[in-house]
Amino acid sequence: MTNLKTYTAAAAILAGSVLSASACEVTLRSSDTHPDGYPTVTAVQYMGEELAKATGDKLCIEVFHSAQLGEEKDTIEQTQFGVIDLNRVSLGPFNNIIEETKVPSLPYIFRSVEHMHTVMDGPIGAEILAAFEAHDLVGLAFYDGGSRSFYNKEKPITQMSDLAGLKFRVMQSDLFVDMVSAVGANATPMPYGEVYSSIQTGVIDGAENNWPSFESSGHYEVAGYYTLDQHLIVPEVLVMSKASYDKLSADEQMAVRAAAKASVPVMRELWAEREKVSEEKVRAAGVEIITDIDKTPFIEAMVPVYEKYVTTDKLKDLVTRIQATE
Ligand code: GTR
Repeated sequence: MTNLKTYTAAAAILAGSVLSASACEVTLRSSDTHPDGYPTVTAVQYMGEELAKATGDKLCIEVFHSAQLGEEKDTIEQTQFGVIDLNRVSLGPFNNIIEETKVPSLPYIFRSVEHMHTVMDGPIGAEILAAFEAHDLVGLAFYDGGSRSFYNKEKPITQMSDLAGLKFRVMQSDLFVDMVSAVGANATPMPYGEVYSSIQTGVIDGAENNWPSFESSGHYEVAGYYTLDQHLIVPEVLVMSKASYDKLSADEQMAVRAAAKASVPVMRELWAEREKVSEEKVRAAGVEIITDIDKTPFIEAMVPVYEKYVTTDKLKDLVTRIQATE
């Protein structure tokens, strides 16, 4: 059952937004966990401008940033129900719902961000986006999420064995729980918004994320060691509620898809800039950054994770094709 409290909070905020709606006939409500100014938020706002232009101000987008509508797992359910129209989320929270999303969420599946772009911009990415339809969602576009690495408050991690016994928060995905166990640490799945205080109070020792999230969430203030093992290059995704999408005319649906697509290069540019700015800020704050780490044991440790999650012919085929993509 959907968390009733979150559902009601979202509904109340959304009702308020309808009263203050702009001149647009339809204002699509979009959710994002990140603060205003974060690349994903700005990219969806840009998409909204493009959409308004293309539809003569008939369709607009309002981005509810900073998790105003709730944490990702809950907002995904609300998007499936049509309470929220658009949602920008990581692929991680979809892993337990849409099996195809597990493949680009596998640790070390992509050799680089460029490799991830080539795969997700091509037929494999299109196939994964299409998989959302069976779950009351329309997959519109993939965004960048850089690479995710471990940070903690206890000690510098210079080799995989240093992770033993530490407790890390992961996104709410079984795959990530097993990923953390595979490197010898303990995983606690929890919503993003609870991580800061959980590190502060010692419920967990750390978490894992990319530069911009590590910085914008303030986690670097409570976790002073960041080890660039880069275990995940997991893309982010922009989805639309199928219920909201089906209310639009064919032309409007095309305009939504085109505007989402147009926001991708904008997002990538903003992302590249933000990665640098966030890294500088974190370094300036005195966080110890460990860059010299041998990734081989990490990659080898993931073999059982692949065995556990890549079980069907469809998923095996996707993995093989991704690995074969130059
Ligand atoms: C961020 C991502 C968010 C959210 C968050 C998390 O990098 O952009 O969508 O998934 O990580 O760890 O929960």
